[in-house]
Amino acid sequence: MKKISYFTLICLFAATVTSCLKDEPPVLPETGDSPVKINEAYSNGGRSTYGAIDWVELYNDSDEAVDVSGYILYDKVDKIAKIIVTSNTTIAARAFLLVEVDVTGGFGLGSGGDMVYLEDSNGLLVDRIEFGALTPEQSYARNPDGSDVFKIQTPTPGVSNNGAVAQPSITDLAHTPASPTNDEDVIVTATVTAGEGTLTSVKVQWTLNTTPQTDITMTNAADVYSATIVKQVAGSAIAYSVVATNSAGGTSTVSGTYTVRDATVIDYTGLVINEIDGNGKFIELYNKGTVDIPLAGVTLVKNESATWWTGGAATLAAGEYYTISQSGQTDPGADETTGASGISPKQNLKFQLKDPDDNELDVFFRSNGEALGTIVIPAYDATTPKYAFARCPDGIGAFGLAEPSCDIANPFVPAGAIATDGGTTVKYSDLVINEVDGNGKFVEIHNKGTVPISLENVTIYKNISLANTLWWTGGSTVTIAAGGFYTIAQSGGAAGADEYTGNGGISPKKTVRFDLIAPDASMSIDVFARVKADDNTLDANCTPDYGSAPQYSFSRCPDGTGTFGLAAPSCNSANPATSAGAIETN
Ligand SMILES: [Ca+2]
Ligand SMILES: [Ca+2]
Ligand SMILES: [Ca+2]
Repeated sequence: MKKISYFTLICLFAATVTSCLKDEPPVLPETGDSPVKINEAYSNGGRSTYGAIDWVELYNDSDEAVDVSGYILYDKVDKIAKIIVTSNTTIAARAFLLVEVDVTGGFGLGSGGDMVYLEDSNGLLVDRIEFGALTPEQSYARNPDGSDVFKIQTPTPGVSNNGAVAQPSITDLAHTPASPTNDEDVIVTATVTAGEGTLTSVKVQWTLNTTPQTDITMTNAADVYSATIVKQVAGSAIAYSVVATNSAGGTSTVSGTYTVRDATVIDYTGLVINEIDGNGKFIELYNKGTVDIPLAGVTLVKNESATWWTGGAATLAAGEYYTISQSGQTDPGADETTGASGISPKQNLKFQLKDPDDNELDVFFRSNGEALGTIVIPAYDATTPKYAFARCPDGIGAFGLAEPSCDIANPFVPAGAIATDGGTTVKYSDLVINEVDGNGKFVEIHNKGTVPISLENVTIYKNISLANTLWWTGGSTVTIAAGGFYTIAQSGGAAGADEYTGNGGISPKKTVRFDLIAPDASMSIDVFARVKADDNTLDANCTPDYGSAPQYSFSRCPDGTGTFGLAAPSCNSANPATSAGAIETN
């Protein structure tokens, strides 16, 4: 029988008092009594010679060997991502075990700070550490080994931490304004503490267009240090580092960059997110406008929190593409490789494109209504083809699925909808364009799902073009029943439609395209396109001309799931189960 020690009882009592005094604490496992401790953590795997992968060092703080088979390391209490120590693993007395954590099934440690938990093989928590931002030259370590004294120090993977000199801590690095113009001085700030001894020097080292400049000594108010880099001409590229040294001989460096933009007002309205590829790991910007756009200070913000990319000195010419690969990626043809990581083909994902004054220019939002970062079905890295999310056509279409096209034009027509729901829980992906009739002059929408869907602010565009030709907008009271139809005719169109407000021009003779788009242009729901092979010209005459007998509609056969074919018109009722023929294109 397991003995409950006096120490354990005190811990239980203390935990009870704490939970009475505070708000609901996170649910933690029960506490075990293994002598193994998390001795050191390194969160910048791949960014230095101290580790290609994030790691955690365990230390056996006892005089007996300990079998750690089945011990578990994780960084979130949900334990979805975890490392299980393999069987037959023992740590000798006062010895170390280095465990790489950012491997298959494991978890990464945040370079901006994170937590690590250690459980024994009985599921009892034996240690937990929390650390803040670390540079690639730093680890967070118990020093001396196994003690309760933590230092930020030079990493010592798999060997004793004793004797390593503590480095100064530099956090909250910022420069203000974030995207300076040629009229603005820039203030660099950081929170700096000695780590050990006292701070002997805190300065800014900086380069102007890679030419080293005179160091600037930082002044401080308590732990907050600041220095001013004077204004520079537009287009200047500034790289700066805060370098802090303590009396124990430890030094830390944290770096930032910015590009000076022109104070002249710039028209950013042509700039859009054009394509996001979670497999090729790139984001493509496009200038759909008619004037060139400097990218200095333009940002991409991922999942409403982290700045993923900040534009430098490049200018994006009208009608051109600019592609950013995430860091460490094999360049697929991108213009630069400086974006942060984490473009996912699987997860709820949001990217906002912002001008230097933080105004939103464009947004991509793949969401099933759950939290950002949760898995969305389908995941496009596990399927063939591995789709990108792309505006089809470039710049003006809503986002749909498309073959990746890094730094070149997107397909004219998407291969399918992004089968998610634009940040809402409404399943717009259950809607389809079901029938297009150039003679009866109507477009029929069908709900292939099992719940009614509001069509408020759902839109239909005809022959999508730079003019973004809006054909219809759903009214506030319009709902389509589960399994039902909703038909919009143009004035004078077929009897039996729900409304006669379509904007004209449905042709049985010409190439024609209709896009069904979710509110706020958040996703392309469906596209009907009668186009000529290898010719994306819309409004060109086609042969045959279905304005003469037989006067076919273009219908999905069967409803909702079939491909478009020729069919006898069926306004606001079920389409034939099979089509009368293919839609011929030239
Ligand atoms: Ca160590
Ligand atoms: Ca493209
Ligand atoms: Ca029909």
